[in-house]
Amino acid sequence: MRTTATMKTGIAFVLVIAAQVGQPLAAQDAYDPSPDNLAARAWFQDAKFGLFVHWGIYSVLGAGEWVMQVRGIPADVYEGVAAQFNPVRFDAAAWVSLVKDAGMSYITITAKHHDGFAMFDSAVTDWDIVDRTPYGRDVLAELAEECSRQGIKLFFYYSQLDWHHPDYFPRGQTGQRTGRPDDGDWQNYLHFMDAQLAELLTNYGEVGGIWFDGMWDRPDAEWALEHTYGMIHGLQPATLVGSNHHRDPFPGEDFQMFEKDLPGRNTAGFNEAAVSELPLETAETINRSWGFNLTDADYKSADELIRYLVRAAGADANFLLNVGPMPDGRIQPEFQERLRSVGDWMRTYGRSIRGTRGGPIFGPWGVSTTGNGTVFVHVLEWNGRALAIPSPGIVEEAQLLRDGSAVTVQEVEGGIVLTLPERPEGLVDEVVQLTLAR
Ligand code: H79
Repeated sequence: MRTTATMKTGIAFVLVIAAQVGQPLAAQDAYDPSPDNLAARAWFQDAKFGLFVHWGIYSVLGAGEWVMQVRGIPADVYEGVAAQFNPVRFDAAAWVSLVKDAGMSYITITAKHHDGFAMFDSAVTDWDIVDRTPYGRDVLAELAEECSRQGIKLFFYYSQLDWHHPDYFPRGQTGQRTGRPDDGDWQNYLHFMDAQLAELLTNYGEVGGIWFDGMWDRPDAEWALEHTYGMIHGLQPATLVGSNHHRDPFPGEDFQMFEKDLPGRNTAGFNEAAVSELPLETAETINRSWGFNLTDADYKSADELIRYLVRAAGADANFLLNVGPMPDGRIQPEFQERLRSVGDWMRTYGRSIRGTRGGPIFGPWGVSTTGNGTVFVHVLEWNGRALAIPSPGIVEEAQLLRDGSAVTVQEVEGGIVLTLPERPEGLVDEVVQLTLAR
């Protein structure tokens, strides 16, 4: 357990904010992001590609991170799983190197998922990796150190929903079968959550962002978001706050995420929020599971993942691609293979993704991205030689990104026609780089 002076300052800060605000508000009132925060948002949009990591004691059971809920495992029985979590092959350097090989710029890891288990050394509970597992090491601290060494930003996923804490009461749509008493002190739960967040914002260096999830479990509860968001920005103004609550963003949030959908789409069923002006992110799995799942071999191909990354960039969104590491601490080979293949692609095509913004043109053939006076036309679905597209401006030069060869551009009524070479077998994305007149 570590209780540092700074951490106590962090908690004191919450109280100050609470006193200033006086009465509950929906979120951080009159939020005015700091210049550092705005710079961090731009960095985030430039980065475009990150690794999502769902890792917790649930990996031992090999049935995903919802296993406690799905199998109705009581909290006291589930506690036994912690004693079996011993990831002796965890190697932070190997994870971060994999992230770099994949062409990614940040990691978002579960600091605490819905099971309430802290994957870091928390002073406000012993329901954490250091106090309850034979491994006894703070994996987030090791990861934070390695990320800073290798120049990768680290974000923390934090579940507001908690299936273990007795004060998460009244309960919401989930967590009914965990055998907790039917009473609890909600305010106490909020204090606990803020204290853990203060720890994360104090003991792990620069925190890229906090990725909240689970508010949807009790959408109308008094979450006092203004306290929590204000505290986070008070401790680290540049930390990007986002919440997967499936609603329009609240004040105090710095980015908007979409789970298993591109912004504006709703195949998942819960993505009804409007696409906001904030930086966007879309999160997706490689197979069908977030946490390690022994029986899920439904892997997307590297080509499918590349197309998802391209479509996300075209929609002006980052792509947060998930892995669920195994209980021994390794990332399974099927995931590693695919991440490295995407990374190989990024070495040639990364310029058309990183540092770009989405648009301005798209069509049934694909999407486009823009950066530095250049429009990248991503031809995903088109086998013809002639491709008619709306004109993005005055084109000075057009070439294929893969080999620099010239592409003929013809102006026509209402647009331009690109003459493409024959599409090579298996090409995932023909990227045409259009240099525009200033
Ligand atoms: O962490 C991963 C998942 O464990 C978590 N979010 C990702 C990033 C997740 N939780 N739930 N879901 C994903 C699916 C969403 C289910 C919901 Fe509902 C549909 C939430 C609200 C409507 C199911 C039905 C849960 C509550 C009611």
